[in-house]
Amino acid sequence: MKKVYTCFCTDVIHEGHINIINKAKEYGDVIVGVLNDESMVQFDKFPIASFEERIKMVKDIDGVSEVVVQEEIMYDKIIDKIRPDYVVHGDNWKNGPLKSIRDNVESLLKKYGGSIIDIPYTYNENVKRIDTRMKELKSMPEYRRKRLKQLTDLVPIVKTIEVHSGLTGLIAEKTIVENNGQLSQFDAMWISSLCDSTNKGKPDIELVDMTSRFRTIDDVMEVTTKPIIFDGDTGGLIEHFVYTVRTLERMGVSAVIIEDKTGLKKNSLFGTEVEQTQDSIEHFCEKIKAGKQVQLTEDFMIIARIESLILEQGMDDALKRARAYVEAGADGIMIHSRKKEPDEILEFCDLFRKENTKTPIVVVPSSFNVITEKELSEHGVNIVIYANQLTRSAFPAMEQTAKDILLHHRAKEVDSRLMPIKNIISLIEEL
Ligand code: SPV
Ligand code: MG
Repeated sequence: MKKVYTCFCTDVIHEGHINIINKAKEYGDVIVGVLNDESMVQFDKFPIASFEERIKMVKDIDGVSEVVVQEEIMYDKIIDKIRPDYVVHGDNWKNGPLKSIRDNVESLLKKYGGSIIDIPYTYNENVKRIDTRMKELKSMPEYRRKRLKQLTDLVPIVKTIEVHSGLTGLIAEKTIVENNGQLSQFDAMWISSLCDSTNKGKPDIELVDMTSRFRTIDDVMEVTTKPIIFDGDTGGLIEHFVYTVRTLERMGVSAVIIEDKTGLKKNSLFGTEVEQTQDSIEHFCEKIKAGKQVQLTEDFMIIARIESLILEQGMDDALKRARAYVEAGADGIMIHSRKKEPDEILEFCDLFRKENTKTPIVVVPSSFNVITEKELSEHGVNIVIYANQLTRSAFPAMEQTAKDILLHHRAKEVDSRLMPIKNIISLIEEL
């Protein structure tokens, strides 16, 4: 019998999958690979069903001879192991980012004379409904909330991008690129106080109230499934912070980051150019403890942000605070800097990791933007936040368009750099 291989990366089996198996059967023995969690995540398919459940699901399909684990998106290892005569896949991999996978399989099979069979992708009303339901499930609080913790175990570094609206949420949700045979996408979203405020034309001084900040979260949540990290500023009064934690947790937010400042908070990127007061270790620990005490699930994270380097209080102070905040119950430490070079951040990470191997470290490389994700991960960083780049890229583009329309007294001159009308009206999918 010839060997036919296909790989499934799905939480649910529908008629499209059955169709693939039935077609595959016509060519020989059907071996199905189940993609592991680490690869599912890279594949824009965060799993809801556990790996064991997915294996069982596939084993139960009539016509499947063998089930194996596929450990990487690219097929090099699995093809080397199985040497199938045919690889069967829905023809949706002929275009878009999935094409890089098809190219990979094609070149591997060519080496020994195997071939690809593209099966017309089943996309009828029934399949569409199942896809939509699965997506909606992932946006529910109980799934979304725990996703950040799950991700920190699954990926080398959680790539997080700033969002402040439904539209920017969609960019975070859907942007996927292929680079050197690897697919890459953002893992999580950051609701920045700076960008949330800026987009309302307000300064970043805790002026935009929580009700309004929650409204932004809601706009983002309506159209996305990825986990959310909320910039909670100082967290405010302890008596207020406990309510914020409850609300965020109920909404399905995964983490709040609070910074150890007090009084009128100014944006950290001002550093010591403006007056800013760091909170006492004791008081900030009280705030962390109070937040941890009211939270109802194991999923939600309270991450303590240390401003010692921003306020030039030295490395020892930063480390002392990190120890105290972890002791108080913080689920993660964010360390911030506004230096151009990442040296002090890396020094902190190395020293902290020597004494604490577990607590997740978060960094925001806005100033020290030369550092790569790989380097950060090598120094023990678990979450990287690109905290303001979407807002900073949109503003100059919009301002230039406004200027050019004023200059030319018409819009023709700007049109070539705008998104075509046809694209903008179809950008948002209707239910
Ligand atoms: C934000 O994005 O609002 C932040 C990060 O708090 S920073 O602006 O660098 O302080
Ligand atoms: Mg902020």
